Amino acid sequence: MSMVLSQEDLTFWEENGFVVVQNAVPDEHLEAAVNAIWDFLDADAHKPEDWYKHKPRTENRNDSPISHTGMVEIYQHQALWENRQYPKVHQAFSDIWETDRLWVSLDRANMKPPTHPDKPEWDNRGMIHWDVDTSKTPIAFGVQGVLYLTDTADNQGGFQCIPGFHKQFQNWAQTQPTKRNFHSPDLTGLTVQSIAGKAGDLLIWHRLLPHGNGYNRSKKPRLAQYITMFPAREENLAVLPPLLQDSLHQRIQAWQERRPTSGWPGDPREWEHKHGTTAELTSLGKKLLGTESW
Ligand SMILES: O=C(O)CCC(=O)C(=O)O
Repeated sequence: MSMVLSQEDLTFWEENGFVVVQNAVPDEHLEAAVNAIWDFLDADAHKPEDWYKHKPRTENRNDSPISHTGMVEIYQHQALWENRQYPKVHQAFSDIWETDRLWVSLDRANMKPPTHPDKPEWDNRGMIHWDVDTSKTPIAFGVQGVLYLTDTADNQGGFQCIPGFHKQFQNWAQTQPTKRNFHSPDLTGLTVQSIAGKAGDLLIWHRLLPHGNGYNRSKKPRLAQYITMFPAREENLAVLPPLLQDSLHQRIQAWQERRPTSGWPGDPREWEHKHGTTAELTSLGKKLLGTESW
C-alpha cells in the first residue's frame, strides 16, 4: 500500500507531535464499533439516561465497566479488531515507524457522557498526563493513537494535548523541580488544546505530548477507540527474555479468551469473555497480533 501520510502531514507531525488521518476506516466500521460500545454498556444510545447507567469506576472500587474519564473496558470485540486490522490504519502507523512490521495494542474504547447537574459523579473536567515515566530519560520513541468514532466538537470531552511539547520537553524539564510529577506536568505556562475531529479521524500522537481527554460540556457523548502500533517483537522469539515471550503468549490468550492483557482494569462483569466470540482475524490482523510472522 502506498503511503497514507503526505509530506505535509509528516511536516505537521514533526512540528506538532500529532497528525490526523481522515477517513481512516469505512463508515460501517465506525457504526459497528459504536454499537459494540453501547451493547457492551447495555445502554441505548438514544436514551440520555442510559449514558449514565453505570456508576463510574474509581481507583478504590473496580466494580464498573466504565471510568469517570469514559474509559470503557472493552478490548476484543470483532468491531474493534476490524479497525485494528484495517490496512489504512496499519499503513498510517507504518509511515511513522518507517516499517510495516508492527504489532497492534490491545486497547480499549471511550464513551464520555456530557456533564449533567444530576450526575455529579460524571462531572469529569478532563485530564492531562503521560503514559510513560518521564523521569527515565532518554525516553524511547513511541506513539499512541485514537480513532474518533463520531464527530467530536472541541467542547465534547475529546482528545486534548499540548501541541509541539515533544520538542520542548528536554528544555522544559530542566526548568522543573527535580521532584516534579513524572506522569503529569505542571501546566503553568503551557496551553492545552482540544482537538475537534470528524468520525473516522485517526489521531496519532508522540507519547511525549502531555495528553488526555477534556470536559464534555456538549449535549452528546464522546465515543472513541484507542489504537496504537509498535515494532513487532517477534525476532528470534525463542531467544527473547521470558517477559517478552510471555507478552506474546498473553496477547494471544487475551484475544482468544476475550479478555484484557495484564495491567488493564478489566470488566468486572466479564461481558466479552462470557458473551462474545473470538474475533476473526485477517492475515494482516494475525501479523498485528503476533500469531503470524511478518
Ligand atoms: O481519551 C483520549 O483521547 C485520551 C486518551 C488517553 O489519555 C490515553 O490513552 O492515555
